Amino acid sequence: MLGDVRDLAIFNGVPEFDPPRYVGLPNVGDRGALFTLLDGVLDRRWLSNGGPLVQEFERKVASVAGVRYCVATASGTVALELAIRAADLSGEVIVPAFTFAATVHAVRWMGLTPVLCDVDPETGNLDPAQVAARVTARTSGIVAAHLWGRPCAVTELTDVADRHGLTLIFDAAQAFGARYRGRPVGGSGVAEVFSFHATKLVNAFEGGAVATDDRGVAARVRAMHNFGIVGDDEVALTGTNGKMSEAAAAMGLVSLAAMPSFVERERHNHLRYRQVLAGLPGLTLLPPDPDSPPSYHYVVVRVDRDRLGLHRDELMAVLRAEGVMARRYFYPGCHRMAPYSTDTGAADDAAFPHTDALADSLLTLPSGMAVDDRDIGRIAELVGVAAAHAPAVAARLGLPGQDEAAERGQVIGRGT
Ligand code: T4K
Repeated sequence: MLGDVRDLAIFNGVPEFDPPRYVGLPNVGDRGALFTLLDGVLDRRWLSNGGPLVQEFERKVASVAGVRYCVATASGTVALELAIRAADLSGEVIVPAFTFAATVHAVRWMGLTPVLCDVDPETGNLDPAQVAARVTARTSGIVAAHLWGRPCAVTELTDVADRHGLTLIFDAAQAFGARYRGRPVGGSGVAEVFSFHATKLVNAFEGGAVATDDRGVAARVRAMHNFGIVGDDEVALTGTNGKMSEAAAAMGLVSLAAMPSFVERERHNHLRYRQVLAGLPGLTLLPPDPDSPPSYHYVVVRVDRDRLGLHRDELMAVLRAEGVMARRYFYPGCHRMAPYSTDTGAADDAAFPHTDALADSLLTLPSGMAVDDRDIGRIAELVGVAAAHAPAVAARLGLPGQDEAAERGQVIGRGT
């Protein structure tokens, strides 16, 4: 129990959490069920290439997402690449600057030109008006992300795409199980792409899926994820190996079966964080949109330095010293990452003000099975002690001020 600022680990106090609490600690379902499924895989000697567990996983994912077709893949990134290729995008593709790098990489990896676009300052998702302003004669599509599993402006983005004759793909890597205005995330645009990475709500160790109602896109993705093979000895398309294995599908099925309990736990954690953070000025939990409930998988807070007395990076340093392995997703914004800042000159300070502000102030806290009610209370207590002694904490950490750091183009705080 903390009594004094000197009890904080940054002042050599004993860290509050051992083992540390991680943001992405994997949800694990019924182990017995997993091992039974794996036994079946080994008994059948059918380990990959569209085995029965992958087929079942695809049916179940399609059902949760409310779509006709689903192709399971080796990762969410491969699923994005396949969707982009199957939808025949070309030239320029508009993407958010504020997202996990994979959204933008997938476009570039397919040989296309990602055109970064600033986001809405409140939601962190693509701003449709700014998307419209970036359309040129070379634009063929938009890849929009549902960040933190909070659905983006699907209707408005669809309007922009329709008006300009563009293909719309959604990076729903973080949004499996979320809903957009009464329907599941999955059936909008030409395709939506999920990730089933270890750190996601539902995981298949590694994995992903393309969800679509478009039969042609589904058929092309299916062929392309298996070397373009469409029949015995018949290769019809250029393809890759993006298949999900049976072992991954076993984990995915077990995880899917436990999904309601995972969602319940995440929702509970959100409420608990909301309660304990309510009394701390300067820390605001990003609220769910009541019309479009997310999966609650990520707990993201906005740190208002003026009100809390500490910059986000200072707070993160305090927490990480205590074993609270908070993350500053998605710092520093894709426009400031080497492949995009150097190639496009996109790091122009004035160009992405909302992405910069979000990348500078958001902090993702441990949630899911990594924390219980008591842990969340202890995390809030740590924040409270640090905020109450902000000048001493800041002096102890000695991090450069944000303005100063920005001027020098430095990354401040600990590595993520
Ligand atoms: N689009 C978006 C919007 C995405 O967020 C992602 C993935 C993708 C596309 C691509 O989907 P995939 O190709 O990955 O299927 C992690 C994940 O690797 C990545 O899947 C995820 N987004 C991203 C948001 O988070 P890192 O670089 O932060 O991973 P890492 O190794 O630092 O681990 C994250 C946290 O999880 C740490 O606190 C440690 C903890 N962890 C991680 C693993 C793997 C565990 O406790 N156990 C584990 O097994 O990217």
